[in-house]
Amino acid sequence: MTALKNYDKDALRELDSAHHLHPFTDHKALTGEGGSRIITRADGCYVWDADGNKILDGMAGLWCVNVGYGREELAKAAYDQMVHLPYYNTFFKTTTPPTAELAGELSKLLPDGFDMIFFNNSGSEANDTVYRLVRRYWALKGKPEKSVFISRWNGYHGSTVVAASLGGMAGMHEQLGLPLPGFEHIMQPHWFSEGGDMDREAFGLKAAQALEDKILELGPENVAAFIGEPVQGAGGVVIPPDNYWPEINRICRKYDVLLVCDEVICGFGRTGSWFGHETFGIEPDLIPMAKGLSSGYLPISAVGVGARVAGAFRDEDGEFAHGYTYSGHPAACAVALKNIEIIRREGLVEKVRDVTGPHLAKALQRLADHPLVGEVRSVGLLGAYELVADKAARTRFEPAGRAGTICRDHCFANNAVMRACGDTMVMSPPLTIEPDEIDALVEVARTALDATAKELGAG
Ligand code: PXG
Repeated sequence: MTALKNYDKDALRELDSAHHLHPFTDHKALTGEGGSRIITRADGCYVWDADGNKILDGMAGLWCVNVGYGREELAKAAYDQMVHLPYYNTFFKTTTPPTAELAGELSKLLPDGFDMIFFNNSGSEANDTVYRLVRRYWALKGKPEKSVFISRWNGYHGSTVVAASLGGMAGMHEQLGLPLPGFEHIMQPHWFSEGGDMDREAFGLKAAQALEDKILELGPENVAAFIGEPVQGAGGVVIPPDNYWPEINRICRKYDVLLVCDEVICGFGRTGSWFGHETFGIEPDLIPMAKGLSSGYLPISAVGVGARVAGAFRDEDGEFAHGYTYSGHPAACAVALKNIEIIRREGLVEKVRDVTGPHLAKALQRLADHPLVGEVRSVGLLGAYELVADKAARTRFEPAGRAGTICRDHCFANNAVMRACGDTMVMSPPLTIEPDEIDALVEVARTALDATAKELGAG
């Protein structure tokens, strides 16, 4: 219980530097900067660090603490479940009460036909499960050659080897010799970066057409599935033109390609609907979800399996050779159930749709005239602004990513967490954030933009 007692922050920093290999971290730089920032407690939309700073968390942790911090109800749900039944597995025809209840609850939240749920522990694992479900589905249908997955450059689907292959993050691919064979990538629907002189709708059609072109290049008989996030999160809150997803639906149906909607970030209210597929009119066959499912209080993820795929598994003789020790973990399921109850009871989805989402959109507009800002965009409580050297020409600063890092650090220095995805600044606060806290977040964004302009000698 180190975090709850008096501790020596310098000693902790030394321990961390010496023994903790961090995810996605440049360790040489970290050591040079004197070690990690230690977060010790949190409440509502704020976290506190070991130096006593109170920081507005504009990222809800890592896009996940949808109901905000400090929810005793969630702690109690975990405690009660752990005292009663801390663990039992869900292999070999067994289940636990919260596991069965959560499966039922999720199938009620998902579109008609999504009657089956597979549980995992992270978004990456959920997408590994998606891969196995899809491959098995086509094998059961007698079409095992339908095996290739198509996804987008700059999409993010996790960090296991399969999930990173599905993702389109060049840096991850380079380090690992990925993607594995059988993973193909197409352009992303990112108008600001790739739209050139086209209007948004024409660009939306072009980006969707890339899927049809790729399917025809590979041969529809070889293509198993297309996977995409409704809004690319880690890629920089890329909000596609309105006509993009309906066109993707059409193309997937035309060529009998399964459509996987990665709701790991967009699920559980983030875009102002329970799920991103509702906001964007996506008609998926499979729905991986994680993060907001438990608001990050315990690790859990799920894959919603639509009627078409579920039917094949229900009719199968023999078993689906896949599962994790902690699939359907009772404590994680109990927390997820309580989390869904809170989202519903407090009307958080409606709050994002009607109040805070529109408020964020308006507040971000106040940044649009800043000389460093090329575009602002948002949907629900996902917001972004692009850092540019030249607004009209939409040109970036060199080297790529430096302006973003500088701006992100200035946000931190002003006690707000925002994330830099390259030179795109993004925010994804808890769904409990109030309008005045959104204003405070955007005010820090402006202060940080001014400081960044000064540091870059720009604007
Ligand atoms: N799909 C999507 C859409 C995600 O955003 C995953 C899958 C993988 O989830 P797990 O639980 O395995 O991490 C994610 C995760 C970032 C950042 O810095 C984003 C994620 C994870 C870590 C960092 O933006 N997204």
